Amino acid sequence: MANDATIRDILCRRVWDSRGRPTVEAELVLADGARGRAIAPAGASRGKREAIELRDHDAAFGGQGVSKALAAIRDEIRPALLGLRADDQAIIDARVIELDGTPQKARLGGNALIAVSMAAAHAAATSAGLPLWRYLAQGKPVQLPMPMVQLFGGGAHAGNRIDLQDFLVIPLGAHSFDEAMAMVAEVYRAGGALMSELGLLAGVADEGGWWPAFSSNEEALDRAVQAIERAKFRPGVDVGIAIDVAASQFYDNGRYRLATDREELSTEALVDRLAEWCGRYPIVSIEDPVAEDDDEGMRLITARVGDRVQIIGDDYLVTSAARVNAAAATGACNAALIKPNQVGTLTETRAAFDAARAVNWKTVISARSGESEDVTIVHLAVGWQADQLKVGSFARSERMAKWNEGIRIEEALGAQTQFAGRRAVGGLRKL
Ligand code: 2PG
Ligand code: MG
Repeated sequence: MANDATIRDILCRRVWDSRGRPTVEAELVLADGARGRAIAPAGASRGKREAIELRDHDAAFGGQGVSKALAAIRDEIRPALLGLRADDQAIIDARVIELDGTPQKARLGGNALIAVSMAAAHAAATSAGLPLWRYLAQGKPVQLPMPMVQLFGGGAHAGNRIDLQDFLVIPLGAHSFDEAMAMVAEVYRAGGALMSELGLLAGVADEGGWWPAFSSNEEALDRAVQAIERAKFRPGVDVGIAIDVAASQFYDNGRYRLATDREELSTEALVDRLAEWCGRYPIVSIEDPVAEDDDEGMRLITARVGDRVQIIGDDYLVTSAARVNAAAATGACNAALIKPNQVGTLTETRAAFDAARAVNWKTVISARSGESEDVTIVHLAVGWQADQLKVGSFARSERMAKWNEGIRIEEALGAQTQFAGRRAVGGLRKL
């Protein structure tokens, strides 16, 4: 039967993520034979308000097993969704949210939910005979996002070798996604060469960024500038620096403990430090500058540098439309990180994305530190016309699979291609 998107079966299986941990893959089979599958990613530095992953917490795999999450799909989600249409994403997602019945998807698991939700979109697109990005666009224009790419890993992704979690680059001068990738490749290579010459290279971190043996957090900024220059780009003009401070990770009892720098800072002192760095380095974007509960700190930094620097909420917003609206009302950020598994369904992901758009914030679709070959987020970024895409570094195939998917989509669009370009980065004064 042609084009019958009725869900006939839902399969699921244990697969393995980029850290070698178990994760959930879901696969939908439709009446017309179309199939769609998706794999749940997993974070390491998670927000406390995120959708909760259902893990086995037994002796196997350090407690990370997913047999309970798979059982939730087989025994509860599958029977509840059979007979629905895969292209009724809102109905599918509402049904599983209701079935779960907890505020953070703890009963059925955010990992089970997001795998099924994304698999439904893939199956519906296949049934419609469209690539997922085009299916998601629903006839509206699409856009290739500006990439934000990790150069050095830190924090929870690099054994806390330095405190800040991500030092990233944004190829501001690129005119296409393909050119953006080529620029990033040069900077990534230059960064690695520089570090190995200096004896500062200790491998690669969880997301493929160089694992730095730096003596301070600030050294990472110096080395990033040097890497950009070595690649023959102008820092801040051709290539900007972004940081994900992931500050909740080193926040304790009202103080920020920068272990690498042997310093302990108050909110005000951390905001001063970040603002000072913004003056001295070509920083164009800061994510989670303070801890997830430090509302005052978020407002302070946004008021201080938000006119020229993009301030992104990640753990602070947890891809929640309600939190985006609350943060917009108080001026706590000017951009939203959007991670589907942080909230658990595509419908809620879209709601958070739309909320950010509605208040004129920039949107950054993001992967997790635990990833797979799944490229769904690239399609979301293109189909929803996101401003930026963050999938980790420029090494390891769970990262490259996503960048390479962007290249294919850009090619498929041909003459109609729109690339987000430097205007897609928030807070930038006209350069
Ligand atoms: C982040 C993400 C991805 P994790 O903080 O932005 O880099 O990390 O997936 O570990 O939460
Ligand atoms: Mg983050």
